[in-house]
Amino acid sequence: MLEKQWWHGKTAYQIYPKSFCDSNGDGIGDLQGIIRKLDYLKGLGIDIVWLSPIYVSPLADQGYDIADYYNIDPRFGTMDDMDQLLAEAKKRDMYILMDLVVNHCSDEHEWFLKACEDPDGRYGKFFYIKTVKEGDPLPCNWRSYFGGPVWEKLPGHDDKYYLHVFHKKQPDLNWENPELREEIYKMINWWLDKGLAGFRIDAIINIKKALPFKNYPEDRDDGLSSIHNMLHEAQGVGEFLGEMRDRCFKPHNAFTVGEVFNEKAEDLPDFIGNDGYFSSMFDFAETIFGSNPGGWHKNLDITPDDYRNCVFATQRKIDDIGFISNIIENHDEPRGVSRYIPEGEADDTSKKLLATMYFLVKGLPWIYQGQEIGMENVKLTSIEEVDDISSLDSYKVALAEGVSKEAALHAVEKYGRDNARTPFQWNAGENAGFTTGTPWLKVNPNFHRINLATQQNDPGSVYNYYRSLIALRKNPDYYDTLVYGDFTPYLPEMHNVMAYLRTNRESGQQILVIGNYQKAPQTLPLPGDFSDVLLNNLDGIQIAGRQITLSGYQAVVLLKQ
Ligand code: TEU
Ligand code: CA
Repeated sequence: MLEKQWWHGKTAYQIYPKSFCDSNGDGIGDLQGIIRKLDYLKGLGIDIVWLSPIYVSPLADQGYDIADYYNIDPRFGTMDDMDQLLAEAKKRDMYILMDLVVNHCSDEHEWFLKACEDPDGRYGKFFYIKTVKEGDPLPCNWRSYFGGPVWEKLPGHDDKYYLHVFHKKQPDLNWENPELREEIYKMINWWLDKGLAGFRIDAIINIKKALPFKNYPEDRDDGLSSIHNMLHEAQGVGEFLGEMRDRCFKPHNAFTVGEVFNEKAEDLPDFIGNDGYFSSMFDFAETIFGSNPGGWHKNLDITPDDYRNCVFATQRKIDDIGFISNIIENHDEPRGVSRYIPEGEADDTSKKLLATMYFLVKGLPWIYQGQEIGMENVKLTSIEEVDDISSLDSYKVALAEGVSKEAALHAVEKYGRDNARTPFQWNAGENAGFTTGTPWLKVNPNFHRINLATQQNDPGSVYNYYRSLIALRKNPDYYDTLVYGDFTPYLPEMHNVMAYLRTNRESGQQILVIGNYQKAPQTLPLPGDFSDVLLNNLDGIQIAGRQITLSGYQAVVLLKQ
């Protein structure tokens, strides 16, 4: 039985600091910019805030390559700014999470620099460093998430290579080494002692490799094999995760949310159960749907029925094991309204339908910066406009397969990470109010149409609809049903319908969330007398007895009498 936690009824928000708000005109978002916007977030109804990395970094992977875990990168501000943010958040009953990136560090971290000086010394053992004689094959044929082999020559050594499952500037930390783990736990505890509420935990399933290193079947003609083939065989990550929980998270009662791909279903109770390694983990079922190991250009589109089936499958899989974290987007993904609404049909109504559908299922709802105003993917005219290393690799892979430049660029438009990293669109002024300088990444030209200022005082805006959704889920009259109620799919086979019931077993209260996930209206049967409308993304509703007629992309939340 799921034990109730303080955070279950909260709403969480992800900030990508570099693109959120620039306070000093250098074109880069920063901590003082975030502090300025805390009241905005509080007004939206946000309680928990995850900051993507702001530690010292060369930004080879936009901060997910950390060169000093104990200091803030000057581009984002100072440790005083961080302390001020923690204090200001506390005043507002808000909780700050940082990003814990410990599968790897930066090749500019002092540990790695010392490893290069002495590969066989203490710090050499913090990494996976192998001697490879001239002409011998690399220790394994795994492909990096960002393309190419996972082995790179150790700087200064012709016969030594180091492992990096991500970018070559992100050397993997060797979690098999207890001395390394001790350094990580010390750092985590240092941050938790400072008053952090917890962490989002980056790419954490990668810390346990299937060893000894071996090749897996080649799945592209580059002679390499997807890293997922190795992860599928890796055993025992729980040993490290349990140790980290017991040494760090549990003693601080920290809130933690794992970025876990490739988890095994039987491990879910260990991951997010009452005494799990993490408080929660993200649902990525919708995110990975249709993805093809051959590259983005081969990905399958996700239809409304596919989306519904993914959400429902996760609800069924998680059931009462733990509290899943629900998203429609993040800093690694395209904008949800551009992905989960059929091409050309994303408008305020359909954006609100999508918001309703993901927000009221069981679990912790997360909003990614800009999602609350309906920010969309950005159109590209050339690959030169793209910053994201994952996109640049995908483009290269597509071209190498003979895909046209247009088609390769279109795949980057659809799946590229820059879609979520263009500056927050605060208003229709210069640079959408993000900066008085030159933004580090181009503002989406649609900011004249989509920006907070035009929505804040419009009761019919996407922004105010999100405020209503958040308020509904926190409403004491419905809290127990929407936060803890049973989840039951409704009309799960009906084309372009997404509907489910939330039932409070104790009180018997029942809430129906039902959406017509297409342009054409649909008349649907109701599972009882649901005539009390708690939320409606359109004006007006047509209920006749046990029948409801929903207009195009209409979503309603109904209370059973
Ligand atoms: O992402 C982990 C991860 O699984 C990535 O491979 C993700 O699927 C990919 O970026 C999608 O193109 C985390 C962070 O969220 C991501 O921003 C970092 O690039 C990555 O780890 C390395 O730290
Ligand atoms: Ca700045």
